[in-house]
Amino acid sequence: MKGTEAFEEIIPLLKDEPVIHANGYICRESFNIKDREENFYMIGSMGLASSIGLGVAINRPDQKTIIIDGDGNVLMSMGTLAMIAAAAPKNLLHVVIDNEAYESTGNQRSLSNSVSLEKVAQSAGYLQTKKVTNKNHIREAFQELMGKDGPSFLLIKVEPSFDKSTGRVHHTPEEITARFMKSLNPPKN
Ligand SMILES: Cc1ncc(C[n+]2csc(CCOP(=O)(O)OP(=O)(O)O)c2C)c(N)n1
Repeated sequence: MKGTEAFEEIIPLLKDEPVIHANGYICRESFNIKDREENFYMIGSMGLASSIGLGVAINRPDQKTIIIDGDGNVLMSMGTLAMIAAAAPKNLLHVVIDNEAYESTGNQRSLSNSVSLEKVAQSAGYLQTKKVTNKNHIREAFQELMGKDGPSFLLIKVEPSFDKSTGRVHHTPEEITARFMKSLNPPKN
């Protein structure tokens, strides 16, 4: 399955949940399929989407928070898996689009072909973990995890096949932050 196909399965399932995206193609794909005010796009700082997602989940326990991460990003911040497991927010779903590569910077191989990230998450203490390799199984796995207490981890194995012509996020970091925060704290009537 191509990475784009994984996004095409997940994005129509979103309602108004905050979604924190890792940098690189993860941001770009999601932005180009459907830009949302509830999307936080991490521009530049690799490895930090998961920390931001943890902070959002802790502060909005009434609502599911979703992180969409890359394997390179997870490997860079593996300690955050332990932090999420220890903090144990029930409302957190951590999705990883695993292409076994640092595709955004030229397809250098990552270690996730020999290190099973879903097993690392499970050992760290995530309550639910799932691995999907067929795009026809994404919807069911995602909905199942959305309906359960987390923290949950959904690993989706894809080919390194993002389209280089996929445009970049064209909001500035300030704009992304302002509208994301507004979507988290809508004005009271
Ligand atoms: C601290 C830091 N190191 C390196 C980079 C350069 N960089 C940007 S995206 C990326 C690859 C991310 O890999 P992954 O999470 O697997 O996502 P993919 O690009 O494969 O979709 C790298 C190395 C960066 N932005 N920040």
